[in-house]
Amino acid sequence: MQSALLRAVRLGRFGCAPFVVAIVMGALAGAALGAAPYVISQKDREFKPAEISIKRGEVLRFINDDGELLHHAYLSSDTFSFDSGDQQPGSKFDVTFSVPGDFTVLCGIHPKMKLAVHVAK
Ligand SMILES: [Cu+2]
Repeated sequence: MQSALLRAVRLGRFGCAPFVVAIVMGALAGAALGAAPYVISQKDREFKPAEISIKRGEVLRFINDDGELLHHAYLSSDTFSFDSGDQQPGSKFDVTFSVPGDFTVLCGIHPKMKLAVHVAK
């Protein structure tokens, strides 16, 4: 009886624990995926990628990975605007695009830098 009970407990543990772990890991992965921003590089004075399609509520993360250069991402439109301010080398700036539409992000320091952002509903 005891060994049968022990076996049942063991089976229960071995059968159950990975299942619980899988649920927890799945929840964590889901949360991480939902919050994961799209990374925009500014290396060599270019937004990379130069064009991106996202959904409303998703986040772009602007990283200044361009050596010693300053950047200054901004967007000014009738429906949606943001301004990162001067972005120090190595810094990042997150923007949640809460409004659908087609937008152009510019750099206040490098006029040739352009990023087209398409935000679906
Ligand atoms: Cu710039």
